[in-house]
Amino acid sequence: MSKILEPEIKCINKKLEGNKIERIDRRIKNLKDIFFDKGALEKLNPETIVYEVESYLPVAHNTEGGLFYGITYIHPGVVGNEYFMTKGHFHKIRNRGEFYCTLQGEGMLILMDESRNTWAEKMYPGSIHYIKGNTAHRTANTGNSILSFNAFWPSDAGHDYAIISENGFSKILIKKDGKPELVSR
Ligand code: PAN
Ligand code: ZN
Repeated sequence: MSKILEPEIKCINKKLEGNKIERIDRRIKNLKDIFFDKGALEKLNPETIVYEVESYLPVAHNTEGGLFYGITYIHPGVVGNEYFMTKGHFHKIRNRGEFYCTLQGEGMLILMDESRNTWAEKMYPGSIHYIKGNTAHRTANTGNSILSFNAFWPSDAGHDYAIISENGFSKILIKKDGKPELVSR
């Protein structure tokens, strides 16, 4: 007899539900290397949540051929004139790509190749972004409400945060006259 199963997770009202979801948050105190204006950073409550990630990892890390899924929620805010954003990373296996699909809010996907050329794509509900392999990626919330997006990436991709935490991206996204601008550091 064939079985009909319930899915292990569901996305209800743009939030993940299910037993196998991993949840992490990243607070100001976890992001000291990331933001440019260290003076402004010191003035913020270190416990302020900048972003949260809910992930569904149906196979073990580093499994070749599997897929991972997650939703990232970036809160609105700035550190000095830099928008709240994710740490950003290259994939450990450099040639692994990823899809991002925006659910709500507005923001920017900041991309940098291995020669440190940096560019950005606008994110808004319904926008779909293919992140090629060998490309560092970071997202910033440029609006006044939560920015959230779906992400789908290979389970063997891994995350390499070290290069970004040491050298950053070659450009930063700042709020200038109320609008986002990508500027050289
Ligand atoms: C995303 C990111 C997520 C958080 O799921 O991991 O947006 O950003 P950081 O990992 O840079 O803190 C993804 O790109 N996975 O590969
Ligand atoms: Zn990634």
